[in-house]
Amino acid sequence: MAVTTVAAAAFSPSATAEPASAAKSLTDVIPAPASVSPDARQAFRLNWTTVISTERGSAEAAAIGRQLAGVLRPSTGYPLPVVPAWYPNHGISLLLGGADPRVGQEGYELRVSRDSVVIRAKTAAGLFAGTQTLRQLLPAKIESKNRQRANWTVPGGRIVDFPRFAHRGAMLDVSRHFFSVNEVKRYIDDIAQYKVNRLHLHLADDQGWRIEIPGWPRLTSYGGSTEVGGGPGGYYTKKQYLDLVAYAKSKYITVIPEIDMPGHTNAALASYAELNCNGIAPPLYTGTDVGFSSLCIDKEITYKFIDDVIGELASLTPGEYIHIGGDEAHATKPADYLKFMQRVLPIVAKHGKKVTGWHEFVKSVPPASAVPQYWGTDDVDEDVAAAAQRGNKILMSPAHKSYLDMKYDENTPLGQDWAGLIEVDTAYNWDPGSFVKDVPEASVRGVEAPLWSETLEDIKDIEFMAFPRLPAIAELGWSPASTHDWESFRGRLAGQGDRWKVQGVTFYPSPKIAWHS
Ligand code: TNX
Repeated sequence: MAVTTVAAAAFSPSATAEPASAAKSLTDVIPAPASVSPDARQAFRLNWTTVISTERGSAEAAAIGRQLAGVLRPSTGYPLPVVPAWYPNHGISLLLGGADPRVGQEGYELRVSRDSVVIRAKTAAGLFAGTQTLRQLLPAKIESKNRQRANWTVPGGRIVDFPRFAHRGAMLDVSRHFFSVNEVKRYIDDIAQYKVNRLHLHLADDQGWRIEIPGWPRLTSYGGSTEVGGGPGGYYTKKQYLDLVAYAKSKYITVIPEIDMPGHTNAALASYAELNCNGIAPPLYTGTDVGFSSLCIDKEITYKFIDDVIGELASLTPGEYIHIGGDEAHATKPADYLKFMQRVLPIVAKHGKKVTGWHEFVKSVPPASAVPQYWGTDDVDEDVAAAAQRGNKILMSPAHKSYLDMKYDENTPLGQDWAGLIEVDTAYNWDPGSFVKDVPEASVRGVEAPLWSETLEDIKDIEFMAFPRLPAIAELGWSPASTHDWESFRGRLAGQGDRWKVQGVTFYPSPKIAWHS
């Protein structure tokens, strides 16, 4: 069943403020669940005696239970002990197995009745997704870090939910401006609520190299020492990076590291003279131009360098994919670009990983396991369509729809506008499954919302550009096409605004949305 009602409209027909403690509707969730069957006769109320029971013998289910308790305890003040599930019919239960088979590998089933909330899934990832839905079904105040008075009621009924696409991503550019480990963790918290399961980190560009690579210390000590505008930059040590990967994993998000090449490499070229064809290191770069740098295609040291970099990234990455960039290589001759990719693709394979990259690299005819990320602003791309024809699955990030660094309107203080202005309805109103000619739904791996950081300096800037558009892209990635409905989405989005206020998430108060005051 498709989502049909809009909770905000149901509870505040005059568009006056909905009290943050008002009862919610089972449909008031982003991304829209695949199937929702409300039962108005049932509702569950959290109280002093509520217990969170988790699948016996599963450390992962217990950890998800503790994360859920971590959200629910501060605002309710209830003890909410997390215990092994002996009595699955009382309180909140997080169980592995027994779910509706439609939930697949990442979905969940949630049943709410008078005396219990039961989330069942096949996998821990599915259970985690179910707990994110449960959060949204409680009043916005549940997100408070301080004790609140409210009716902690979960609306009754049943949800069966599962993702449309395997890859629901967000990309963060930590090169143009560097963001601290805590800022990236905060963004992970933000996006995990919307069932995003990939965080693509753009770890190197002309302006900065942000990840330690053994044997190449100047990449970080020098190449990481600045950023756009000339600030101090920074980089992640191996330990910090592994901490980020583990933190993301605890929220069922896989980190995909990107080192962009052969262009977008000034920080590396500045750090090591021998990587330049003329043997002379250029100065560090703190501007915002693109397309002026290239690794030296004909020098063997280039491939030794890439082998070391990819080898290190592979060892830091539990996921299957390494992103090799490949975009805007305007300073590399087309023939050299192909020669370069022919050398690099086997290096990634040698280190046991599959390759993903900006869609330009499909010109090199990578293996069918490679994932081209389409960032064009057109609905026709013959090279990408040909790759889909050959069996490659395409990741959709059309710049004029999904780029979170584009301004919302002419007055947006941050961001760029080369791909157009992107209001939240523009970000929402497109179909990844039929967007590019001759790239059918079956050839689409998923959707990703890139956030380039030329104009962004801190987490507040990140959040202002990501919210409310990131949830729009997340819904396109998760929810079945049959639920796609702007009026429904904008009503549900208003409810999310209440949560961001409580969480302290900065967001753009788009005039397209009737935010609750
Ligand atoms: C294009 S999108 C780029 C980036 C810029 C971005 C700014 C892509 C693959 N390359 O280098 O940061 O525009 O919007």
